[in-house]
Amino acid sequence: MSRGGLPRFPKPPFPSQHPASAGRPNVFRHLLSTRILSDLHFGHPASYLTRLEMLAPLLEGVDHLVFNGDSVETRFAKTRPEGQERFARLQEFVARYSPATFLTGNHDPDITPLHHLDLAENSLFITHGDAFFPGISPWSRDAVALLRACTEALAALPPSPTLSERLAALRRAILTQEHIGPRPHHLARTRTLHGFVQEAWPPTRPFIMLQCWLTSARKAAAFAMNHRPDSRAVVMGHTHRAGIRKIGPRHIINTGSFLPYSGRLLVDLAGEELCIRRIDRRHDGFHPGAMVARVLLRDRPSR
Ligand SMILES: [Mn+2]
Repeated sequence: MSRGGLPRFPKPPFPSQHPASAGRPNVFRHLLSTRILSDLHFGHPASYLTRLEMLAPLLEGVDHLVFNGDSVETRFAKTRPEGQERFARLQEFVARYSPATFLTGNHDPDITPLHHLDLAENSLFITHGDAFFPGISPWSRDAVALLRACTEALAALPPSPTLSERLAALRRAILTQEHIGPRPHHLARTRTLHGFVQEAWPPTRPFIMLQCWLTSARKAAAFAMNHRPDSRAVVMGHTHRAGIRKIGPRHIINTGSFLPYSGRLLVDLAGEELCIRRIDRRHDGFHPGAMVARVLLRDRPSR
């Protein structure tokens, strides 16, 4: 079952369609709902998600789940086996509720060949978001090496690559750096003062991070304009800063993360409408919380 030490995953069933709509009459298709989550970082020492059961309230009552990257930690060769084992458990747990589509993130670049998803007749573009930044994570201590690997990977592509080819090349670039971690502070809980100082070092790092937070929505909008001109909304994660911005014709929705300090949102798609809700953390797990926005993916026909 394994190829080069990595498990082989079956082809995703319906990459551009609603998996739950398979075999059902078309008339029901628009009534089905998809819920998008991201950045669980299951297995990261600082993740609030410590037991899969904590996810249960978020998985109920929808027809299709999308996990938009960084679900687990498989980026580094040293800790990949545990990450793959956690991914298998996550898939098995989620499958009890609904069909799920997992997309890659920069922390789990190898878990599936799917790096993005277009839903609602291409009006909704979903991808982890690291491809919006040159060099994936400009705030990372390995930013220089990552940027070089990404530049080389993109330069080696044939002219006018598809979006899938482009994103796949960036995933391969991340995997060329699989030997660099995890560092000791990755393995400690970053909520301690020591961990926090480690995360914030060198002193330029918080500023680069702040700059990434401030510019990420613009970067997402520019990327979508180039690669998904028909999209009206982009759902991303990656920067661990939850929020919604409208830039030009597009809403840019960042679902944050399950790590501290970031905020967490979920996005529900039903028909041509997005409903964005907070994710509440309670003692027994994570729950859908208050609605923060509704986004229409098509203008209502004027009468
Ligand atoms: Mn992440």
